Amino acid sequence: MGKLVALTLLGVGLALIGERLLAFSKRMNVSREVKPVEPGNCHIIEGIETGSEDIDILPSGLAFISSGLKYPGMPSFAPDEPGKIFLMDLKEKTPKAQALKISDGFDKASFNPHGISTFVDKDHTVYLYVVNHPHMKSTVEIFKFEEQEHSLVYLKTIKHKLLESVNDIVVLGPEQFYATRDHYFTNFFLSLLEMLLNLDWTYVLFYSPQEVKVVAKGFSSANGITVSLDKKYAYVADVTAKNIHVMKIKDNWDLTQQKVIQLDTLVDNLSVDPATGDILAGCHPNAMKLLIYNPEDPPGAEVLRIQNVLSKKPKVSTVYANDGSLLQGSTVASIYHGKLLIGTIFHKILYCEL
Ligand SMILES: [Ca+2]
Ligand SMILES: [Ca+2]
Repeated sequence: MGKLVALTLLGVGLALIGERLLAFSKRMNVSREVKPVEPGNCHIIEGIETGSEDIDILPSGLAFISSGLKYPGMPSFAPDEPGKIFLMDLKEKTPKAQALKISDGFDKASFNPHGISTFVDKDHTVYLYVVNHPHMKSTVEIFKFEEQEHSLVYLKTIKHKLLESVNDIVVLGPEQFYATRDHYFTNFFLSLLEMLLNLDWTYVLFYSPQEVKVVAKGFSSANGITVSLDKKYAYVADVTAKNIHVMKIKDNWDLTQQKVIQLDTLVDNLSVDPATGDILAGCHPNAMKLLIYNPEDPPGAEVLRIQNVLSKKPKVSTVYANDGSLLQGSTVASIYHGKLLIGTIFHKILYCEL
């Protein structure tokens, strides 16, 4: 009898694991392939080979690019090289990427930049906020940008017990930002289990020197975050739920959900087209190919544009798609006057003139 019970329990256990694995591979879009879409003139920008995870473009056309992310469970083409921030001037006829110098007083050897966000103060000073994972921890670094010196002056590191597994940030004011947490567990194996069980335990955090609080929760894996042009709404990508949450920003910075835009692709970082207010989303059409990286069958790239975000039926269209032969693992797309930059998690960066 004891054996029968043990066997039954084992069978039920295996069936449950099998069901979870099947559900997980469906969420990762295991069998999805993309048809190529190319808008106008596109070419790879030289000098960035090991990632361009996030891109933020100033109104002046200067684009900041975070490069060299090492993320648990993802491949890295330069595991021993510190990350960098690159700059491109999109006003130039043929823009080039150049790494920015970083001032002393900052541990450059362990720099592992992830999501970024720029902030222009009333006196026109430009600040760059960077999610950093030194030794796989999470911090937010604040730099002052010196255009003449082509450098970032290190100002401050922000740490907080709620700032764990941070993916992206969007700056709202001096030392004020929203940050997304992409995993509840910081332990790698527990975070895998979290993905497998699809626990909706991740959140968006509001940070200011006076107050730090969770402002929205219940995400499977909160990833990219940005705000609308009028700063009344926050857009949050839930990567493993394959959707974008449109949330109203309340006076106390809490977020209330307005709608969820469901997609069939794993949504990473978001940006807003300054000319139209549309959302541009860097997406992973088949995330299983990202997790099990095979250069013979690489992960593809996909960029979506969401128009009329606040209307009843936002329009979703494909701006760019590639099967991985040119671009792999697109995490972000940012636009400036018809010039589009598409960044990737561990790969190159693509420049297109629309
Ligand atoms: Ca960002
Ligand atoms: Ca991201």
